[in-house]
Amino acid sequence: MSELDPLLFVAIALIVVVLGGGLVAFGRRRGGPPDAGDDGADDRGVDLLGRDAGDVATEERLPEVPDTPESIAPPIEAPPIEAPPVEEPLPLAERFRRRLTRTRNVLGASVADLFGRGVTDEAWEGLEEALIGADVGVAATLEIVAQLRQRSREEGATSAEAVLELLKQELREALGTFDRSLARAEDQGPTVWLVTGVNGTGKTTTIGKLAALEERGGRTLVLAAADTFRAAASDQLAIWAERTGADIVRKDEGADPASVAYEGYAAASEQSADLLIVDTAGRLHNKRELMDELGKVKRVLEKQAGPLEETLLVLDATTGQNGIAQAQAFLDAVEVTGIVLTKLDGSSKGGIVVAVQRELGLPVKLVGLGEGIEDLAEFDPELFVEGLFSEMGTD
Ligand SMILES: Nc1nc2c(ncn2[C@@H]2O[C@H](COP(=O)(O)OP(=O)(O)O)[C@@H](O)[C@H]2O)c(=O)[nH]1
Ligand SMILES: [Mg+2]
Repeated sequence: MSELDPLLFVAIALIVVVLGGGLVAFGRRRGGPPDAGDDGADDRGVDLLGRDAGDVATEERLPEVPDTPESIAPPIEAPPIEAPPVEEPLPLAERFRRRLTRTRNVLGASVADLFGRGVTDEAWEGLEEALIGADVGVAATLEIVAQLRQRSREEGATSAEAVLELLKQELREALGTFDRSLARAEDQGPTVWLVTGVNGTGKTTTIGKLAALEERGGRTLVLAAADTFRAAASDQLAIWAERTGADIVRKDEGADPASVAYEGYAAASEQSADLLIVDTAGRLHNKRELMDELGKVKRVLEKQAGPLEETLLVLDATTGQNGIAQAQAFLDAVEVTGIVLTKLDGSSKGGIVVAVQRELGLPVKLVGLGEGIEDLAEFDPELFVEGLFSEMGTD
């Protein structure tokens, strides 16, 4: 071995490293997917780091040049996307309590106030006003208070707490015992739930929440976007479908809602899905049109599926008695099987539940307690009444 050998070895090694690096970079540039930033600049010459002349000149701005990311450096591996922490849903009782804050301020506080100074005529009158103010409705209020007066005489209720206990009982009784479960097909075919109601009441959101509940229960679903009035309506449903993993059937804006419903059922049958939920539009400015459209959707579905398991009417609790008046148009158009009362968390006064059931003669099956995916609950009169008064410290 001569003395030059180590030097020669180092020189050869350097050449191999430099040439090798250049070839690797060049190879990566040529071999990259054509749509991943190939800007046709390959013929401008590539330096040993794989950068072309244009890239080098604009090195300061490189991070902002999105179309040649591969030519700058090996792609930086994005950190793995961590799923947001899944919050344990709160127990239903706690959710009723939390969401009904405003409602209970109206009713609970008045009872404590009114009867704090004794069970007097003024207190009863005050209670009537409070119940009417809480949207219980005049007829139901008069009935409830008359019953309550009689019971408190019979049972010798002399304190606000005692009256409150009786009031809770009266309200629970006024809410009645209904079968509030959502009906499902007994035999094979997909269960069909048709969802109706005035625009903005929360139909689409409710369907999204329901879809999430059903998916969690292990059922397969198809959603039909039969609100074809605006493209945004089916976009909104599509977002929920994506979030919940449900399939969606949708058509262009202006398409015949009945044909969307038809195809929805066909898709649900073909896939042997457990459930089809049909979203509809709720324009009210022309009652005739609304009735025709809803009636047709329902007829088409029934022709395929037989009687629908549920036709739900969605009402916005914050619209109070007006909402009940609007509901009538829907009751005339289709045979409704149950009410979904949304926005019970908002500025609504919980008494509307009593009024809705009494005046429409239909059970409130579900309540919306917020805008989130978890904010839908089966209506439970016990929890509801407790939630209304939970600040009173008697439970
Ligand atoms: N606070 C609250 N907002 C709700 C509830 N349900 C729906 N919303 C909101 O009400 C608005 C209208 O809902 P949407 O589902 O589009 O109504 P649709 O026109 O009947 O389909 C949206 O901003 C929803 O987030 C609820 O239970 N509570
Ligand atoms: Mg909608």
